[in-house]
Amino acid sequence: MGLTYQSAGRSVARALFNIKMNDHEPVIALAGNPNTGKSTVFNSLTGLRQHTGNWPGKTVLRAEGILIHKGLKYKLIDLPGTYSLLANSADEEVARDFICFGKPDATVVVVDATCLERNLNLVLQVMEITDKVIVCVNLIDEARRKKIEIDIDKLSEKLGLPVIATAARSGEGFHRLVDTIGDVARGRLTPKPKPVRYTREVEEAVARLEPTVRNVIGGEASARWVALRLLDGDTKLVQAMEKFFGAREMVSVMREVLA
Ligand SMILES: Nc1nc2c(ncn2[C@@H]2O[C@H](COP(=O)(O)OP(=O)(O)OP(=O)(O)O)[C@@H](O)[C@H]2O)c(=O)[nH]1
Ligand SMILES: [Mg+2]
Repeated sequence: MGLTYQSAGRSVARALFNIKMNDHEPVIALAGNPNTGKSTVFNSLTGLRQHTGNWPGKTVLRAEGILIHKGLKYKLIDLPGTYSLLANSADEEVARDFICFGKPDATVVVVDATCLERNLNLVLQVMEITDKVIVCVNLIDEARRKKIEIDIDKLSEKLGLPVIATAARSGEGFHRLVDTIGDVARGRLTPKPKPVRYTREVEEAVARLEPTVRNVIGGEASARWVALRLLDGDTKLVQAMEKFFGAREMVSVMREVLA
């Protein structure tokens, strides 16, 4: 075949995840903790234009559908609900692999407004992998009922990301959400996530490792995130990189790190 992931980029990435592209519409991933209303958001955005199947090689259910906004189409992928992207389960692995290797044009992280703190953990992980993140603070009606106030502008400023409050059951906030999805996916709005900073020792180790990682993976994934995962001894990520990038050199980088 001779085609590598790096040479063919997005279309190969999508083929690996079995995503059929009709009009090369932008791909939008929906991520979030379990029970935050992802599927309700997904159903409202795609209506009847959806179908389900399994993720390639996995018994994890996948729903995908089409959002039409201002006459343009977007392919939405409802990822399994996960608390983290550390690939500790098949669900986490699917979500992590798709966000990292599937190259979505935007990733919407649906969070529960009534327990924001716990949910933000996933947002911080997603924004280490990709810049193109939109935070959807869902269940805002429930939060209001519980007298929880959320300063959406402050949250947006702190994260460096667009943040939209929604109530998926009633459709509140959906106009802004779809406008923002369109703007990010089509490059009219560029989120600038504020990176999470770790202790001095970790930051120094990342700074040493990052250039080597960048040499191996090029611009295919965030070198900082991969370096952090390697420092954490994440062998599953190395396997995934071999699968998706054919990056055999990654194994030797990994050995050096673990030595
Ligand atoms: N009040 C209120 N209920 C909501 C809202 N969004 C979703 N729900 C309800 O919350 C429950 C869970 O919603 P789902 O859409 O299934 O959540 P999910 O994130 O897809 O859940 P998993 O796929 O199981 O992780 C359902 O009963 C929804 O009707 C909202 O904004 N407000
Ligand atoms: Mg769901």
